[in-house]
Amino acid sequence: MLGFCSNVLLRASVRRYRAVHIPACSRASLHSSAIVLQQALHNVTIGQPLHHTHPHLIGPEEVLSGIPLTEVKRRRANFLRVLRDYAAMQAGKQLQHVVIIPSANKKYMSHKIPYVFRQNTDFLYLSGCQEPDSVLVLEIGGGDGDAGRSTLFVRPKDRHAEMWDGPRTGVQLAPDVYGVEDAQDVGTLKEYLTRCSFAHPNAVFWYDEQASDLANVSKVVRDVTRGQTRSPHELIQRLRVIKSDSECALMRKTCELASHAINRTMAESFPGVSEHRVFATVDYHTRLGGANFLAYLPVVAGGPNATIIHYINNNQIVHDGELILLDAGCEYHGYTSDITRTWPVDGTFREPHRVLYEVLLQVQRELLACLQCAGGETLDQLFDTMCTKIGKYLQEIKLIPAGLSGQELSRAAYKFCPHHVSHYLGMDVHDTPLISRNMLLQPGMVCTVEPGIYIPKDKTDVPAEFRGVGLRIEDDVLIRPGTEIEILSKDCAKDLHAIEALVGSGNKS
Ligand SMILES: [Mn+2]
Repeated sequence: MLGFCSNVLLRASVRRYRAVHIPACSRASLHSSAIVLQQALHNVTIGQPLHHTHPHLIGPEEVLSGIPLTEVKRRRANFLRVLRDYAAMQAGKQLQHVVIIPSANKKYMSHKIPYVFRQNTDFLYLSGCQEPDSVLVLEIGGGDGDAGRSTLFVRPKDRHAEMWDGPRTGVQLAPDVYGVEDAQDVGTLKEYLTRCSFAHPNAVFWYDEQASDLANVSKVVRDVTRGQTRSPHELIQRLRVIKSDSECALMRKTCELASHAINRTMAESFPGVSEHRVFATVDYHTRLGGANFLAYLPVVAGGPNATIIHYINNNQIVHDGELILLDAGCEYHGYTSDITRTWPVDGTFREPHRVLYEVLLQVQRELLACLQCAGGETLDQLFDTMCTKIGKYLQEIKLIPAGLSGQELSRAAYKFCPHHVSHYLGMDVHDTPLISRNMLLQPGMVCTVEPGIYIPKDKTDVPAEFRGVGLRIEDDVLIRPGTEIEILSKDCAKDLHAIEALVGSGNKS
């Protein structure tokens, strides 16, 4: 609030401010160029946190939290190498390649009310830039000696816009901040691409209009290339699917945060709790731990709601004697976790929940062990294995007829778990979806392992006490060299007794 201030008081306070905040050399008009430069650098605020403005978030050599600038430069170099190899295989001759990767734009909930901004993943991966309405252009010629060139098109500095929406990096500072060869005003993109197409009439342009939020950029690219473009996403995802050491550290952290938040949420649940409150509890604890936000709308499903696989209404009460299924993960500086746990809201597994949980946990543990098989495994093989195992165990408890075997048994099991057992995980929750799940797992890949058993209320071919029950157990796993795996969500309680001990324990004091 603005208060009353007499002129005398105001003059005194202006004098005090000048004495404290304006250096003596400036007051005496003696500033050398070195001092001006130092002040300029110190005062610089750009479109995202830097080490000197946010030392608690960004390390000295980093462009994003946990990611050194050298790593982002290496990603661009690797991408251009992959592109050149691919192009050499496809075209058989040496051409100029121009890859255009748009950022995300700001999206609005209603008039001038923005949603949380989330950068386009491929753009962020290759540029390190967190600003909207920007474009990265990567170019490479056919020659072996050509290392390629990267140009970042950014929004120009604009005093008025920056007063409302916060600072922009601007054209002048972008090359130093993002380590690109050049930066230009995004308004000059058309001119730039037109020059490119004249200089290299046979150039191959890479752009994915369907995956782009920037309609104006799509129009520019269409005009210049007459719609003759290829999508670069699969080539980028081939790199993204293998995580570097810095990325593994971020994955470890995001999974640790979500694991602890879910443990707290189990500890703070009680009969009669609302799904909404469970949502709020997991959201609160992930943010409190340092996560930016939840990675997706969580599934918080009490009782029979858990048989709806993508249940996100999260507006019911969970009653004594019911299970609760929570599928939640968070985003920590661009990296996501994705964990599911199912627990009895009152802290005691009763029959038949107990037997179903034991079956599912056994299947999930055996699937984790499969990832350690020598010779590797693919996610699709893991899915087949899940169907076989669920089939076999459900036969043991007589939910599937004893006579079935082979394909018939798998098909019967698939009715109890009609989703895949795994997806890749990383910067996106369903990460690198263009990478086949038929590919052998390799060190540096991260995937989920998430078998479930869902028995709708109207499934009349099973005994009545099993109906209206849904369970899933999901962990996040990093594939390590050799036959090792690292369960990134290992801190999240999963053992039946550990869960029983934990549930409600946070409400006692
Ligand atoms: Mn998942």
